[in-house]
Order: sequence, then C-alpha cells, then structure tokens
Amino acid sequence: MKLCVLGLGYIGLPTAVMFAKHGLQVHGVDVSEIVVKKLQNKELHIEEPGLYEMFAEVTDSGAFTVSQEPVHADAYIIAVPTPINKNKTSNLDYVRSATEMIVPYVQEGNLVVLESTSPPKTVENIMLPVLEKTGLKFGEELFVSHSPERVLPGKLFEELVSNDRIVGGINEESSNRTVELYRTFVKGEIHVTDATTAEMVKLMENTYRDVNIAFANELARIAEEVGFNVWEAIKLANCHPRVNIHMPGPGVGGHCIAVDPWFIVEAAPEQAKLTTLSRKINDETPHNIVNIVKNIVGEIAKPKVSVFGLSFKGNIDDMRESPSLEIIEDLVNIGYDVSIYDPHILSSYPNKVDTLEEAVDNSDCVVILTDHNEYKEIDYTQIKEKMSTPNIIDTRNILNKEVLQEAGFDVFLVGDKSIRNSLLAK
Ligand code: SAJ
Repeated sequence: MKLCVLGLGYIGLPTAVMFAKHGLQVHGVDVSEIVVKKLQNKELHIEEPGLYEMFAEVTDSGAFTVSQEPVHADAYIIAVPTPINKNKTSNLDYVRSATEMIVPYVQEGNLVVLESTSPPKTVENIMLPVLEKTGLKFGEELFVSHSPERVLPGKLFEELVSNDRIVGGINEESSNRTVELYRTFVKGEIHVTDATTAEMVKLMENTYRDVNIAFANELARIAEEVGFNVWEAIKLANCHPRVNIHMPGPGVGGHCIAVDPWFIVEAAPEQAKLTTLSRKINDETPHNIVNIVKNIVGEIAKPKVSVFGLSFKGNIDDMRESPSLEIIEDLVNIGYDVSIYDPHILSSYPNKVDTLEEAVDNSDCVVILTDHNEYKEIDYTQIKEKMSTPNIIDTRNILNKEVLQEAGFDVFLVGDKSIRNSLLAK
C-alpha cells in the first residue's frame, strides 16, 4: 500500500515515519524547500524523542521518501497547520491548498484523511468542494474522513500507538477504510463517528483542558490574594475520586490548547461563553506573571531578569504560542535587562544566551517559566554566588522552596502566599 502524507511537521512527519516503519511505502510532502532539503539530507527540523532513529531507518530502507510534490498513492493524509488569524478566526488556507495539491493525483478508490485539528464542517465545506474537481463520486469512488491527531508532543510515539483514535468518515465506507489504515499501528480503540462530530470531539478535548487550566490559574490568583498554597490545595482536592483540577502556570501555550477553543467560539460565539472567558483568563496569565516580577524587582535600578524557559512546556523544543514570548516581550518593554536560558531551544532568539552562567551573571531574579528537567537539576547554591540579588520566581512548582531558602534565596511560588507577602512588603 502506498501512502502520501502532506505536511511534515510535528504530527505529519512522525505519522509518516510510523506508517513507513509498519510496512507502507510512504511519500512525505512539504511546501517548505528548507524542510524537504533537510529531510532529504537525513536531518530533522523538529525534536521528538525516538523520531530520529525511526526516520533514519525508514529513509535508509527506502520506505520513506520526501519531496515538495505529491505522488499517486492509495491514501492521502493531510496534516498541515490550521492557525488562527489575529482576529481569532480560523485560517484554513493550508487545508485548502493541500487538498488542491492532491487533486491531480487522486484516483478512483483512494482515501483522503484530514488529521489537522479543524473547525466543525471543514471536511464538508472546505475539502469536499475542492475534491469535487476530481470528478469522483464521494463515498463510492473517493473516500474522505477526518481522524484528528490527539498525541502529546514529547510522548508522541507512545501515544500514536496506545491512544484511542476517532474516525469520522463522510460515509460508512470512508470510515471503514480509515479504520483499516490506522489499524496498521494503532493498538488503542478506534471509534467511528461522522466527520463533523470527529472535528468537534478534538476541539472539545482541548477546550476541556483550557477551561480547566483557566480555573487553576484563577485559583492561583485567589491563593495569592487569600494567602494559601494552591498547589497543595489542588493536590488535596484531586484526592477526591471525581475531581481532576489541572495545574496553574505562566499561561497556556502550544499550537493546540491556546488555539482550538477559538474554533468553537467562531462556530457559535453566542453560546460559547465559558470557552471565551477561559481563553481570556489564560491569555491574561502571562501579564499576571509580569506583574509579579515587577513587584519583586521594581525597586532595583535597571534590574536584570533571567528567564528560564522559552518552550511552551517542559522537555520539548516547541515555542509556538509559548507564554514565555509574551512575558519576555513585556519585561523588555518595561526596560529590564532580560537574559534567556533554554537548553532545548537551539535556534537563536533575541536575548537568549548559550550558558546558564551567562544567564544568571549579575541577575536580580530568576523566573522559571518552563518545567524542563534541566532546571530541576541545577545547583542553585552556585547560581546564587553569581547573582546580584537572589530572587527566584517559580511559576511551575518545580523547586524545593525550603532548600533554596536555606541557601539564601528569596523564593516566590506562583499561586502561593509568598506572592502575597511580596506584594505586602512593597
Ligand atoms: N498547562 C498548564 N497546566 C496544566 C496542563 C497544561 O498550564 O495542568 C499548559 C502547558 O504548560 C502548555 C499548555 O498548557 O503551555 C498545553 O500543554 P498540554 O501538555 O496540555 O497540551 P499540548 O498542547 O502539548 O497537547 C494537547 C493534547 N491534548 C490533550 O491533552 C487533550 C494532545 O493530546 C493533543 O494532541 C494536542 O493538544 C493537539 O495537537 O491538539
């Protein structure tokens, strides 16, 4: 069986490689010449545990090829970005153009699967009108479905296999063929529904998380006001068998959770009240963190702030929608001397330095924004020697407060009375 995967990003590339590893002949397509050249030279443009080994293996064996143009295949998977515009409406240009791209190649009996997270009715209103140009009869000569990717960056290969999958075909035969395709490696259950429901299921999962994280962030602000430790309180509340409150932090990043709720808002703005408010709360959170920094270093003349973490969550290299970007921009705009340290981000970024030493040299405050393992393993006593003022703000609850305090740090934990005390002290 021959498969053609369009979009070789965080989802498309690992998925393509997985199919190639499991016996399919796979051709990957990306519009970016840089990405294609890199892959053809057996180099990766993204970081994901286990990806390189598998990618190298299927490339060497010839099971996986890459170019900027599609080929004839039995099935096509579209895994292109579905970003949002500045006004929070969906941008489906990539879905549209990827579908256009395969029109000259699609033949009778082919299957086309959309994996990109998309607003409800994308298959119906965006893809089908384009695929009509093939002249093939939908559901009889050409099979189309949505099967959203639902894997967690960083744990992608494990989740590709073990997670349940949702398949929503435009008719039963489209669903059946899609189930058969993914059975190649999926060990989780494959649930069949219609295309619009499948689109909504994916959006609902991420919106559930966004609303829950907004609640956690709201509780963090309440904890700072009232004076208790929200992390301990959430841990205790979650001992209840029916409670699962998520964790507060510096805000919500990534291409999924910070974006997908807007697709629901766009589809039904009047009805999506809680969804809209949760987005607002999570979007405000980076500014809350900036205010905390301001309260702690505000009295120091031209303070230096060391930001730990550019990626949107721990142990990955993905900066998309990362709350760190907004926090850094605000800190720079205030006029602080900002120095960023992130061992997972290899590309250059303004104010990013290469070593921990440079980042903390003469610093007045370390702000931990991402829970990379590296930050848990740092010897903070040594860092303190280099700093001008030993302040440390932990937005992820990854530090041992007592140990740091003993070492002479002023430790401020987001969602804790230490933040309140810092405000009262001013
Ligand atoms: N975050 C919190 N508190 C939490 C959990 C997360 O502040 O308790 C923050 C993270 O730090 C990060 C953001 O939320 O900035 C999102 O991280 P995440 O780990 O929750 O999710 P993603 O964006 O990496 O992946 C999600 C996953 N969806 C669900 O768990 C329902 C993944 O399965 C999806 O495939 C992915 O979105 C996607 O592509 O849609």
